[in-house]
Amino acid sequence: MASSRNADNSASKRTGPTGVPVAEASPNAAHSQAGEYLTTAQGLRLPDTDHSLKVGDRGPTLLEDFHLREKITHFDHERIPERVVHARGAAAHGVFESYGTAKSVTKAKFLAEKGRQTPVFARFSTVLGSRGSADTVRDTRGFAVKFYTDEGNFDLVGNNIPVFFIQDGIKFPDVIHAAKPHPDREIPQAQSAHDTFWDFVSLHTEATHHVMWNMSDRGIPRSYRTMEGFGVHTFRLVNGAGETSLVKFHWKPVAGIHSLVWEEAQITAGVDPDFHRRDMADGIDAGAFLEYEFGIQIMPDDGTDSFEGIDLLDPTKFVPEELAPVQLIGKLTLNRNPTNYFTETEQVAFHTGHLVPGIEVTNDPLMQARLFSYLDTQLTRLGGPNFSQLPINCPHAAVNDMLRDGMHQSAIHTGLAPYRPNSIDGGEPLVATPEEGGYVQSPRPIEGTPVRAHPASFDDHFSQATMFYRSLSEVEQGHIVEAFTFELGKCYEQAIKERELQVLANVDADLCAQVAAGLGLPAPKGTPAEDVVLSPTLSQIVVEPGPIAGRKIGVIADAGSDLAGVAKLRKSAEKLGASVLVIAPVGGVLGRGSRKEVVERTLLTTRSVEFDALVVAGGTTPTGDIKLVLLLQEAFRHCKAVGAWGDGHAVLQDAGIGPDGPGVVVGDSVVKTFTDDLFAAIGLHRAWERAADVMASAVPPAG
Ligand code: HDD
Repeated sequence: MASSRNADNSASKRTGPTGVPVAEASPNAAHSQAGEYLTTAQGLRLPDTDHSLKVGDRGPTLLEDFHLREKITHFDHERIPERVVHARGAAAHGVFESYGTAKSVTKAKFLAEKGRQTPVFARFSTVLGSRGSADTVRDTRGFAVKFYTDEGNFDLVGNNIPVFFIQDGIKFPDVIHAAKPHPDREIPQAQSAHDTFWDFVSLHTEATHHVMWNMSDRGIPRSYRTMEGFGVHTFRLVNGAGETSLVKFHWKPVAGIHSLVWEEAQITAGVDPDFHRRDMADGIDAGAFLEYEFGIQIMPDDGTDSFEGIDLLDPTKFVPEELAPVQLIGKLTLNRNPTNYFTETEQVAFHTGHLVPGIEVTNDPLMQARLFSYLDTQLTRLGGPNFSQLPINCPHAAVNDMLRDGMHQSAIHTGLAPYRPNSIDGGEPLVATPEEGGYVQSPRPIEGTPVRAHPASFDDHFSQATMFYRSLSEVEQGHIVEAFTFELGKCYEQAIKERELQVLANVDADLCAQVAAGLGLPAPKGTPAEDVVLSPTLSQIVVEPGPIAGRKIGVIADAGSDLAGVAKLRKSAEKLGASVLVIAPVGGVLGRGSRKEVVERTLLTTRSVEFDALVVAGGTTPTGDIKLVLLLQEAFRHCKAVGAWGDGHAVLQDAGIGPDGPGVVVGDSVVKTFTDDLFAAIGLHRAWERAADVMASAVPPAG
């Protein structure tokens, strides 16, 4: 028999005690938490794990205490190096179902076959922060998906922003060193608002486009559920007839694209640093699964690697959807939380080189460097070359490689000949032709002399940044102005601020003038592109209410409130996948019997940022409590839906919120018109009409 690991497909379907698939060829694979009794790692039952073995109960500890030494030694080595970037993350299992609509462009079976379901594991992350940093910081978000296809694992290691800071992967250490905390004091954590980041990007103008996205609402997503995802690079797809096309990959969230506002993001980082991971885990537990449609923009592979004047190998550029519409080819549903953070979320290893037949890379120099980096980084992080044997990384396709030994080898290989050609193992394993699923790169003529250079088509650093800014609504542009003013305002070096203003002058004169005014500096003159064609699809602001699954509604109540109304509101909200949490002055239970409501938050344990909307129940007594006033005013200031039924509106009034106005929903009782209006207001995400009156402005008042 051929030497093999996990040789048959059913192997991966065997599960260990925690439900995690166990590699077939490892009959002794580590079983955690099996058996009734506490044991050592060798399976020896233990009578006591609280006292070390001592000479008398007041004497010194004996070296012979093998249990003490094993316990402490293992503990001492519990941590592995965190990811050098994207250290902070959360993940979920799910399923990808193909629409079959990509069949004409790719032979990848998981995409080509209609209705085919493929298990996936998706990990979302921030880029800059350490593993324990806050979720809601301003940053790019990672959006990495591992598809366990029958043809091998395919990893799409993308971001929530379609462009990147650098055009060549050789500069990745530079941009990351500049963005990470300063090397002397290791501050600030998980943020770009500091001198070294702005020093780098102001000197390195190809970063301008990505910086614009980071400073926009995209840098502070509301949740993973409401985040777009992008493969960023151009990929080459190959169909069954060997024809190729160039594509960009997109994830379109079914829940719409929504963000936090900056003040909310900052407060949340303190009040609930786990906001995004909690939101995802709670949503999945409540059956409100995260859903994204998978899409591709298709461009002809005509040998130019460009489309409508856009160099498709330049990762600082994207293709506007108006030029190449996103065609939907499947749906991802994240429906199961990991069982164990470390073994799944921490140990998952993505790699841009995990490809399947029908999907290939292009010459994008950023992509080319990534193809080296992702494999390399695992050697340090996961302690050697056998990380693909970890259950979360283990392909569901049959694996029959000739890779042997190495640290943490857990496969028990059979056969004598891990080499080819051989006669001893009957010449096996066999190599596969393309018809048998062998991965063969499609023909791609390459010639030239080795140079360290980039093409002239990479020189335009500003026009798409200008297009992005000008395509947004006034409210969104205002957020960008505020973000630049905040970030540059946190820099100490005057020269850096001035240099970045010069960059902005080349993006948009008005943007530059407003940021300069906020910084109290003169606005330099630049030469922004005047003839950009706008891309209205870039704006996130919706005019029609979207789904509210996964959203949280806080209901302010007390012992005298209309608890039947609360129950009714909860029932209607849950039908749409949203949840209702009761906030009361003190903890415990309100009411009794069938009219009982458990208090989930008190004015001490909550803050408005936890909720997408706040509603005051009828019958609630206005107390004038400053914490309650703050709760409501904050939600109002963040343009969230607020409301009340019955005489609950008096509590709103106490907080200075009148019954009229956008996003304020009042009614006599919890009837359908009331809940419909409330859910529609939440579905619009924010009452932006309020923004001009209630949000901080970066621009000082005239005069
Ligand atoms: Fe990267 C992790 C996304 C450029 C080197 N990257 C990492 C993760 C995501 C991305 C989502 C976290 C995966 C996970 O959840 O485990 N990276 C991107 C995108 C890029 C990009 C969208 C540009 C389009 N990355 C990039 C370059 C390099 C790297 C140019 C190096 C030349 N990235 C890494 C890495 C990481 C990583 C050092 C750290 C942990 C890991 O790989 O497994 O290899």
